Formats: sequence, C-alpha cells, structure tokens
Amino acid sequence: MTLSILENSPTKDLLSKLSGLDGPGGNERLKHVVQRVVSDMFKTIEDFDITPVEFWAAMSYLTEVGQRNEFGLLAPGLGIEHFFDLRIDEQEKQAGLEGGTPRTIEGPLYLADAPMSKGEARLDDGNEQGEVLFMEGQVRDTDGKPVAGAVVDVWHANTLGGYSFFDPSQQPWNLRRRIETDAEGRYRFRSILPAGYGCPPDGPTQKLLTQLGRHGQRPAHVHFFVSAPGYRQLTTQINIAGDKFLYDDFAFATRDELIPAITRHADGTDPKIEGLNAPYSEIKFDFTLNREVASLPDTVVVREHAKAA
Ligand code: MBD
Ligand code: FE
Repeated sequence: MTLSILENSPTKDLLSKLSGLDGPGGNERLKHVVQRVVSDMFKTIEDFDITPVEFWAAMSYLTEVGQRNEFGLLAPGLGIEHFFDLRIDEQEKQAGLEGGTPRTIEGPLYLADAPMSKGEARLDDGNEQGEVLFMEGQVRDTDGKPVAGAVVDVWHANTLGGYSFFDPSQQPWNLRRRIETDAEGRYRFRSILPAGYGCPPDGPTQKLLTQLGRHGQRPAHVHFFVSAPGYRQLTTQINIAGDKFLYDDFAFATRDELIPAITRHADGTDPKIEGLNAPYSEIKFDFTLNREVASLPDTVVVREHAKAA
C-alpha cells in the first residue's frame, strides 16, 4: 500500500506557499516551474517511498557534480541535451523547415574565440603522432548556393580523447580553430584523427552511469558550429565511421547523416602533401544551412563557456 498525501490540502497548501504562487511579486514563470519540479519530486518520493537517507544521498551527489564541474557531462549523459535537439527538430519540422544538415549537441568542451583563419587551417600543433586527417567541404544554403564567409568553428579531442584547455597537458588552442569559408563557400583543414571521449572514471557522472549499468564513452567525433549572417547557426558533429561506440554513444549524439565516409590512404604518399609518408585519412563533408526564421527560437544556445585566459 502506498502512502499518499499528495492530494491532501496541507500538501497542496505547502506547494502553493513554497513556490510563492500564493502571493504577489517575484518571477511568475519561475514560480510555476518550481511548483511543478517540487511537486514532481514529492510524487517521486511518494511513489518510490524514497527515504530521507536516500534524498540526502542525492543532495550529496548533486553537490559533488557541482564541485567537479560535471553538470555539462551529466546533462548529455541523461539525454537532456539530445532531448532539446529533438524538440527544436520538431519545431522546425512543424514550421516547414527542412533540408539542413542535422544538428546534434554541443557538449561541455567548447572554448570560445578560437584562432581565425581564411579558407583553411591546421588544427593540430604537431606535438602528437596521430594519424593525419584532412577534412574539407562546402557550406551551402538549402538552395545549394555556396555561402562565402561562413564561419566553421571546429573543435575535437586528441588521440587520448582529451580537449585542449580542459586537458592542461595540451598547448592552448590545440585542435580548435575558426575557419572562414572562401568565395566558393569552401573550408579545409588538416588535423589528426581524434579518439573517443570517456567520462572521468572517478567522477560523479560515471558513478551514476555505472549504477544504471551504462558506460560513459563517446565515439570519436569532431564538433562544429557553422554560422553565417542571415542563417540559423548549425551546431553539429561528425563521427568517425567504424568506431566501436558509433551507435552506443553515452551522450546520444550520433545521427546517420553525420557519419561521413572516411577514405584511408594506407600508402601514405600524396604528391600534394610534402613530408607525408604515413597512412592518412580523408573526409569530405558539406554543411547545409537553413535561412533565418523570425518565428522560430534561435539555435544559438546561450550558456556559460570557458574562456581562455
Ligand atoms: C564530449 O567530448 C562531448 O562531446 C560530450 C557531449 C560530452 C562529453 C565529452
Ligand atoms: Fe566532444
């Protein structure tokens, strides 16, 4: 028999007072959200007969998530960041917007203001013996027209799955660049193949995932923000085909259209590339941007980003 006091008037009264909904002042939207969140919590406590000991364990857990700065990891791990993608996908579909490159989550490891270059860039600083990756493509609009001067803001992990800045062993800005597309809307970069990312094994996110019988691994991927005046910013990633975790991403970010073919040149010789004598890989990937739509929410997610000193 479940103990139920949720519908009793003292509980209803309590919810109305604790959320401030019984009085004036404050933020009306927040009052309603707090009322809902706390009443859903009460319902969970009731339905699962949560004990105070379990509740305080959860509070300690959230404290640790904050202390370790892992909310940016917990949110994708619990599918919340992907859920926001699914919501805006549906909003766009209902507004008749289609044909753009699919979006997928930003993740927690972006760093604003990466070095800018025109047309092409080398992303790796040469300090690591990774397999060379060349990636290139064109930014176009949904009519197929090239978008010149678009900014392709790209970031990815090194061969150990670490991101510069967050991984202090890497040099500043390693594997992070902004590339402005040329007159034909083209971008091109040289880098090294990233490895997949794994949640810190001793951190609170992995602790929860383990309790859920889950792993905390992502397939190897490369992140992008693609933007241009008059277009909806695209937040996306490409995955490296063949990765063991391609369809088993703890952050739920893989999408079929975001797994470009990767061409491996096993002989490692290319007359165009001086000094290259080891196997290397090549990816061609074009981005399609949707035009700005005033009636739809902006795709730029305003959130706190780390800033390089
Ligand atoms: C990453 O590199 C990432 O992209 C996400 C979503 C979560 C953790 C690490
Ligand atoms: Fe990532």
